[in-house]
Amino acid sequence: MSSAAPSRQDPAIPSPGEIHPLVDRLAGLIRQAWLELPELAPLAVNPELEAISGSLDGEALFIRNELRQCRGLRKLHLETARLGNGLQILHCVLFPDPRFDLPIFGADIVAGPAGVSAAIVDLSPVGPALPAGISAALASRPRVGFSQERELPGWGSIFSSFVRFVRPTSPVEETAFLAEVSGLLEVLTAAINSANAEPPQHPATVERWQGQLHYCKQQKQNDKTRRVLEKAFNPAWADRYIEELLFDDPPAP
Ligand code: BLA
Repeated sequence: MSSAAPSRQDPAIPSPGEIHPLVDRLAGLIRQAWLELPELAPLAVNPELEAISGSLDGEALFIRNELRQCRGLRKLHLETARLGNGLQILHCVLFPDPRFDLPIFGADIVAGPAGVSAAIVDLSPVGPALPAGISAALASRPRVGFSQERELPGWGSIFSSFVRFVRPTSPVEETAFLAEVSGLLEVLTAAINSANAEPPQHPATVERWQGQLHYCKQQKQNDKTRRVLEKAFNPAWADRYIEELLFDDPPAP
């Protein structure tokens, strides 16, 4: 007897409890890249927010947060989550130590039962422009085409001109997106290895700190993130999670 319902054998449709292959592969790639970073060290995370599990309409919910720091970066954050309606999220932001002239790395994947709807990656400036060396390195990479490029929302003015915001439509495009992320992480890692700290009171340091404040303020305007967290948990919890963990204001240098 045949059935129209998806089966566990269909490789394109993850069954409940499984992680979408793109989310899984990207998380692995990011964790691997972290191991190459100088002076990688733990960063404390509120135990209440580190691993969260629950259920919504009988469906398993979970959030896993991994935090580190290293020379040049004050906060490395990787979140992997399943948040109801089969929604799977990978969220990663690498916030620089503002004493270093480095951009913010950000990546986000949103996958639902119908596939990945959003995949975004960028090295975002914390001042008027990206550091010249970063721009040159990014400009020298070939620009890969995706069949469905997405339009950025208004708050997305924080992203660089090199941002990729796409809906990958095939395993080939998913692999191409992973290659983009990998390329950006390589550019960032090289920049970290050659960067030197400026004094905390240096005007350039203060400007970069303000740039991070602005980045967080803009990201907090993404109502889609807030809505999903409010639905899975509740509005007060969502607010605290966003303000304390996802986009907490960077401490003054
Ligand atoms: C979009 N983010 C979304 C969407 C959802 C989330 C449900 C809508 C999906 C779609 O438009 O197809 C949800 N993202 C989350 C949740 C978390 C998350 C719940 O990270 C965390 C718990 N968002 C980021 C970062 C970037 C980002 C770091 O957190 C980029 C570096 C981008 N997400 C981003 C953008 C959109 C999005 C640009 C599209 C928003 C829009 O089209 O309005």
